[in-house]
Order: sequence, then structure tokens, then C-alpha cells
Amino acid sequence: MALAQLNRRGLLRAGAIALLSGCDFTDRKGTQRLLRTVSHVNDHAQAALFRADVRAPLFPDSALTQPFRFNAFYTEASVPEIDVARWQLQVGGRVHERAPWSLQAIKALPAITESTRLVCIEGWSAIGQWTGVPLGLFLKHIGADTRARYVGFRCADNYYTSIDMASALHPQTQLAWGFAGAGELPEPFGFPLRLRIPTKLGFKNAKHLMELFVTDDFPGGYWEDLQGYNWFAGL
Ligand SMILES: Nc1nc2c(c(=O)[nH]1)N[C@H]1C(S)=C(S)[C@@H](COP(=O)(O)O)O[C@H]1N2
Ligand SMILES: [Mo]
Repeated sequence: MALAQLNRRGLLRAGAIALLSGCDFTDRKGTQRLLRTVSHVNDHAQAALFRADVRAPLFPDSALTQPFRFNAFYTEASVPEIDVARWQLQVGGRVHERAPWSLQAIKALPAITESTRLVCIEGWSAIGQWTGVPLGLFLKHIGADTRARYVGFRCADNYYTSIDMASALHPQTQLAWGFAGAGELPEPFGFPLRLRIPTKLGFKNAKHLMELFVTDDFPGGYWEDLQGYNWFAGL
């Protein structure tokens, strides 16, 4: 399963290291350990190659996928029900302003609307249109230390993930609260707020956000920790 996260170059490198280290590919634990090491090396390589001026492609309205596709670690019947009157986004870690945010306050910030492709590691993709505040702008509002390494996210369904700061500051990375022209996210697609990051795989696009934090301590992620999916997960 962890093999799925590796690209061809990674596999070639894994093979070379395996030969050099005398690793036996019939030893499952040893192989998993090796592949994780290769995946972490790939995180650094991808981070080094990442360029904030390279944009994910945009699509015309005619290309929007309808109906949009749902995915989570549970079925659509189990989507968390969130009372938006009580909901707040908690912010923490290396930020100056720790006050939680209401949805209304987040919606009052300048927003961008973009139609981009969401690519799931399971082998499908869908084009959607999301509206929300650029995460970089939000981080500025909370006085985040943008020299920190990671931005972490925790969700109402206990899902969690994290991204590198350069990707957090990418102009297309947004805290999305609108979808397909509607002034709010449909429940299955992350109501009331989700991360939309078109430069990374779908599993980085955390839905039903409850908390955002800025940190130097590697926060990992649900699928990254469980399945060994490559953490950087760049497209
Ligand atoms: N909170 C939460 N966010 C999540 C997930 C999840 O299970 N819980 N699944 C991820 C995965 S694997 C994908 S592909 C996308 C799917 O988003 P969609 O339902 O809008 O298509 O959400 C991501 N964000
Ligand atoms: Mo996914």
C-alpha cells in the first residue's frame, strides 16, 4: 500500500538504496521503514523544487464536474453536522492573535474564486469552484510567524493534516467557505470551512476545519501517518 505514494524515481532510488544496504524486500517491516525514509527524502526534494510562482491550472465553468465527488474516511451519511452559530476556527501556535474566528469574520476578509482540479490519490479527480480567503492573507491577519515550518489543521471529524509554510503562502491556497457560486460549502464538501490547496493532492484539502496552528514541530497527517502517504503530496 505504501508503494502507492512513490513515484518512479523514488522507487528507483529505493531500489538502489536497498541494494546498497542489503535490504531484503521480503522483509515487510524493513521495506516499509525504507519506503518511509525515501518518502521523507522526497518531502525535502519536493519542498526544494516547489515554486510559489507556478500555478495550478484554471478551468472554465463548462469544465466543472457535476455532481461533485465526495470522499472521506467514512461514507457521506456520516458527515459531521456542524452548528455554525457555535462554530469557531481556533488559531494557535506561533501566532500573535489567538482569538478564534467566526465564519462571518472569515467571510468578511477579501476572497478569491478559482476553478481548479481536486486530485484524489485513489485515482480520480474532479473540477470544482471554490471561494475563500487566501491562507497567506489569513496568516497575516493573525500575525503568524511565516518563518515557521508548518501549518497544521484539525477537523471536526478528527481528521488532521499539515502543510509546509511555502505552500501555505502560495497565492492559490485558500480557506474556502464557498463552492460553485453558493455562498457556503455544501455539508459533505467541508462545511463550514475547508482548506483548498490545488497544488497538492486531495487528502491535504482538510474539510470541516476546527483549528489551524503554526509550528516547527512536524504535525503529520491522518493518511500520512496511517498509510504512509507522501507528506508533501505535491502535484
Ligand atoms: N475532514 C476531512 N477532510 C478531508 C477528508 C476527510 O476524510 N476528512 N478526506 C480528504 C480526501 S482523501 C479527499 S480526496 C478530499 C475530498 O474532498 P471532497 O469530498 O470535497 O471531494 O477531502 C480530503 N479532506
Ligand atoms: Mo483523497
